[in-house]
Amino acid sequence: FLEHFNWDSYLKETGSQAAPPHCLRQSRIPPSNDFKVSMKLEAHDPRNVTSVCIATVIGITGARLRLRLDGSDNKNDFWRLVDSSDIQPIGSCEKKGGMLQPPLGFQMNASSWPMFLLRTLNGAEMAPATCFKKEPPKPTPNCFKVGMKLEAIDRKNPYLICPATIGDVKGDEVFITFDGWRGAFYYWCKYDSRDIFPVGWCDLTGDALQPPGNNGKITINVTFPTRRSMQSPHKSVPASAPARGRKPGRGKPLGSTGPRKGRSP
Ligand code: MLY
Repeated sequence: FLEHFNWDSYLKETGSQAAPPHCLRQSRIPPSNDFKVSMKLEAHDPRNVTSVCIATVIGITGARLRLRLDGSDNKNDFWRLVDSSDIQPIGSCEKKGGMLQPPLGFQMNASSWPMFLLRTLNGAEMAPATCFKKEPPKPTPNCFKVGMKLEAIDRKNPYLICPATIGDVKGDEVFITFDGWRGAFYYWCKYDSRDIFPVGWCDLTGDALQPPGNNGKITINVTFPTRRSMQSPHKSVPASAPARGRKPGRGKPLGSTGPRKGRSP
């Protein structure tokens, strides 16, 4: 069975502290998500950040939007907060004298872009300016400490927000580690990254917080039968005799036993 993940008891069980909210570049009160699926907006192309493209809201999750660039495929969706500086109302680019660009991997011939753009915007439902919230200011300076808990985006599965721990701090950067998961998911980011959130963020926004992973966390306290104890009673060694190479009567937590590296569910 899986119990609902609860930060209060988790912090107590692990004897750890939540990162103070002022360390993070997030609003104390998460912004309301007023977008609707199928609305269009302008977004920086995550794969080519100098170009501004047309994006469509494909989904809503907490204070975030699932976005897809128009003219791109459905394999490169990305997620942005409603107060991200990467998104803006349609018309913003032109107002600043810029030109909307086809996304990286535009599926049609480049010469058809102007017509594609015209058709895409014609009759489109454009997200109103009021949907876009002001990005919170950068906190100064980096006040994270090793061991602080937070919620962080899994960059390999960016729709997921997971319980995380600061594993290291170096200058402007912090090392994000995921509780109960192997190092392949960990990453360095700037302390003011928009991908990290204070403890309780998902509860407030209604986004789904993943439970911690299982690696090293299963703590069923049982003693495994040894080969000797499984033999017939008259051959078995006295209970007082220690099993070779192990302390007697001590069950190791399952999760910390055996070569489990490099696996995940
Ligand atoms: N089992 C999948 C998803 C892992 C997600 C890990 N996150 C929550 C840190 C995989 O191994 O890719």
